[in-house]
Amino acid sequence: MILPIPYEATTSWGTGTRYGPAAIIDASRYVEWYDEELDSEPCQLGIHTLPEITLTMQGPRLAIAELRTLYDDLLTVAGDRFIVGLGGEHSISSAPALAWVDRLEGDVSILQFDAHTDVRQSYHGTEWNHGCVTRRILEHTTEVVFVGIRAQTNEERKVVVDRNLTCVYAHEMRKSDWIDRVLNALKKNVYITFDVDFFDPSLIPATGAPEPGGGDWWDAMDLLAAVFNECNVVGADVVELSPRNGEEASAFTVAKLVYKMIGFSSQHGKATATK
Ligand SMILES: [Mn+2]
Repeated sequence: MILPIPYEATTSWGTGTRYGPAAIIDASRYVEWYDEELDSEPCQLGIHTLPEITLTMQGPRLAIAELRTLYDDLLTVAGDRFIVGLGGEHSISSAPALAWVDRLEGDVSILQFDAHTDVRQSYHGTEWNHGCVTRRILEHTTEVVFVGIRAQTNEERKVVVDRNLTCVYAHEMRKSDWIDRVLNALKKNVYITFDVDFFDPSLIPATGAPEPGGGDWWDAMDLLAAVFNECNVVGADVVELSPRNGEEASAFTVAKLVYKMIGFSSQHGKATATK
């Protein structure tokens, strides 16, 4: 199931993530059905796209609370369907991630693909800024694993070290053991939050906070294949695409990324929530 969440209220530099879900869905029409790595057409299982969610603009705290209620309701009717949320800005991710933390009583890791750790206590006057999303998650669980990080503050680095979090920096992805480091840090159940600025801006320029030196397509595919193979991926979100007119490769790349996730999920079983 695809859950479009075109929420944008706190983006700091490049704006336009509110147009992300529509651009991804539009681009998805041009993704080939057949996946040569899986030797199947994952879409034959059926991919249901839900209507866009309109969250309140009366502040991000209320909006995220609203999304949490909605996501909890969705989980009660979704059964074992794999849900991919499409942002929108990254602040939306705490709602689904923490829904899974509560549902699985903490027995789930949050795997964050990102250039940034997003563990600021507060940013631009709110604790619900997209740059604080993972700090809000850390208030409820320490099972967070980062990959692709290459831009953080001293304060953020301290949070990572003090809480003993596994963080694979982008420069460390050039070493051979980086995928094993991620896998070793994950619990069996995994929720994936994928900020598209994980990728190098040469691959996806259309994002609000591009950082050089990011992961390439095959880095993401290799890690995703390994995680879906070894773990039980319960859900995912893909955020921070900020589409630009005339530059269609970014939206298409994200659409294909989502389709690959759906394909991996279809091959390796679905979420098995315990209650
Ligand atoms: Mn980011």
